[in-house]
Amino acid sequence: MNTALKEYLAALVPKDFPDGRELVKEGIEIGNSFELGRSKFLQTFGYKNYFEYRKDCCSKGKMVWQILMGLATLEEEIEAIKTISDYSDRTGLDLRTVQSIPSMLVGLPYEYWEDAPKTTSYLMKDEKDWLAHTEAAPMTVVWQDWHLSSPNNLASTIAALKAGSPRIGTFSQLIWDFPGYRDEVKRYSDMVRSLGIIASKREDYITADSYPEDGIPGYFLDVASYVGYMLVEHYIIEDLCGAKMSISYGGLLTEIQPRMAFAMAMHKMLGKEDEPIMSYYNGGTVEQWDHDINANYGTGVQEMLIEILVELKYKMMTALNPVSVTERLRTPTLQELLDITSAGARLEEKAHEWLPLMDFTVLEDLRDHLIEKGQKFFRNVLDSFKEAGVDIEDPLQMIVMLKRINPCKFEEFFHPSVEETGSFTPYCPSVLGRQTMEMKDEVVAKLKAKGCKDALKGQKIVAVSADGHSYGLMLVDNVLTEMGGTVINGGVDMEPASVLDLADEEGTVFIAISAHNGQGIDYSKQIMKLAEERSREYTIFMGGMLNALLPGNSEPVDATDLINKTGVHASNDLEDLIRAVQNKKAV
Ligand code: B12
Repeated sequence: MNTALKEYLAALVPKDFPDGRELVKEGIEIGNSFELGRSKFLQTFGYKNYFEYRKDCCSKGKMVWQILMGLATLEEEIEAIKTISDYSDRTGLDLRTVQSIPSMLVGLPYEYWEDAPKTTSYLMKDEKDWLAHTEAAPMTVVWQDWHLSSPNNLASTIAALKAGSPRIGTFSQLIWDFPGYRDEVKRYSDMVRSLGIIASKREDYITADSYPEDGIPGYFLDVASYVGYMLVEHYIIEDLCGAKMSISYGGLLTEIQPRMAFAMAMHKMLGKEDEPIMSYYNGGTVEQWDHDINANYGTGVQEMLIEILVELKYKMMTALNPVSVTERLRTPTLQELLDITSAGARLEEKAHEWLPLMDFTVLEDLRDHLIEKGQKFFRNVLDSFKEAGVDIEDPLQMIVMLKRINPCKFEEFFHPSVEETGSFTPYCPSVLGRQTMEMKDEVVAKLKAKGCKDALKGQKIVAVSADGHSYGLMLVDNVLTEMGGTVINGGVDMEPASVLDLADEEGTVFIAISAHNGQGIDYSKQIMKLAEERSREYTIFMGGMLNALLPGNSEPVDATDLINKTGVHASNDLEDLIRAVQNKKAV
């Protein structure tokens, strides 16, 4: 490990935190003090636990289907659970699992709700709200989002288990901040206690679930790094906390070979016959059209076919969770979810006819390649942490380290190619990583053709992302660097004041902001106001998804003109940015 990395990591090591090993013990005690809920599903169908149901489906060559749903109110969510159950009874399709996604506010202690921004899905406060789901109909209900790693994780983990959730997630979401909440010690100490609770329910097959794309691996360019990172989480959950882990994924890893090889790698390394590691595949969200949406049945169904075939072959007990064809447009309706899921369940009836035609050698080779490189990545992380002074046997220290490392840099720090070749080279590029690099090559070629090569020589530009989306920022950083600029990449989730601080520290007035969450107008107003207070003439650019939910509209609309009115230059065209910097320079 080089000295700079060692110093960087050493500076992140948590001080004055409780001993994580003791917290696990506390969690186990809490877990032993209450019983798991027995859902109406288990009572009606007579299974001992949800794992028995999965095992039963697997032995019959049947898929487990899951519907992911977060409607506007608790009442609507409960009604929808009943409707899915009735639909299953009527059609004979076995759609018996729902993953409910409440509002992000459920992840915050109640006293923080008032000041936090409102979101589109429903709220839950008391344990009876969780119970209402699993008592509504003979359906299994699972909670992942905003539970295990949120500030409110202890209360929500207990409530979900008492209601009968067979797994609790989402471990990887530990990197997201929650509005207004700053108590790192309490949040992550409770997270370790919650893992202790889950460990106490090991015999009942309760798992701590992680969804890599919703966390640090969402910033990776290489699927091998996904594998390595998941080994780190597995080490924390299983080896340090004694809890069972499960893995779900699929929104971003949409290219079929790496998509399937990733699950197969996890299964081969971490799965056992009676302890499957995989929980579900989420449908891909990257390649869907936002126009002529019914064409998306094509991409959705081919994904489900290979998932079913791989399942029939390797028996990993991975559920299928398709996404609606309207995913790129808005939150789906219940009918849209039923449409795509029943398309998949009908496809299942024909899949066994395809199985004899399949040769899985290509997938198995890729799986083994990912395992080899992923294991090196994992060892690099542990060795480097240890060398930097982290107590790698303390789960709390490990979790806080993951939270504190810059997610945009994580991959390059530990990727085996760096020691093999001296520079970072992905072995199996992730879809978004590859698409972003291809996009970058295209933009660079166009700009060079227009005479922009070296146009930014001698110029320093601060580039940041206003939210958690990082690929737009990566593209901007790479393009401006290739045009001769010195880019200071401030990373993701940067608040306006911190962006200006960084520009001041770096002695530049040029700032490029990538924004995707529809917050462009408010963000621009805030940064311009702060800039005025500092009496400096910054030149600020913004690109990304420049829309906003404006009064009188039920969907976000283009906000480019309104952002421009604040004084921020809103455009996705990097040539505009380069020309504007050149013109400023000339003034
Ligand atoms: C990948 C992704 C994620 C990943 C992000 C991983 C990561 N490390 O970035 C994950 C899964 C974590 C994620 C989470 C969320 N996401 Co998201 N995500 C996407 C997705 C699929 C791709 C975005 C992307 O990276 N594209 C690749 C890059 C290279 O292209 P680009 O960003 O369009 O950039 C181009 C231009 O815009 C320009 N550009 C970009 N920045 C800048 C800056 C300047 C100065 C300039 C000049 C140009 C420029 O350069 C590029 C080339 O032209 C989009 C949907 C889509 N297909 O676009 C949704 C999307 C952006 N996400 C969305 C949402 C709502 C979210 C969440 C709030 C969802 C949730 N409920 O959890 C969270 C928020 C997370 C957070 N903390 O901010 C919405 C935004 C809705 C809107 N504004 O109307 C989208 C559009 C999906 C949708 N249809 O609903 N997401």
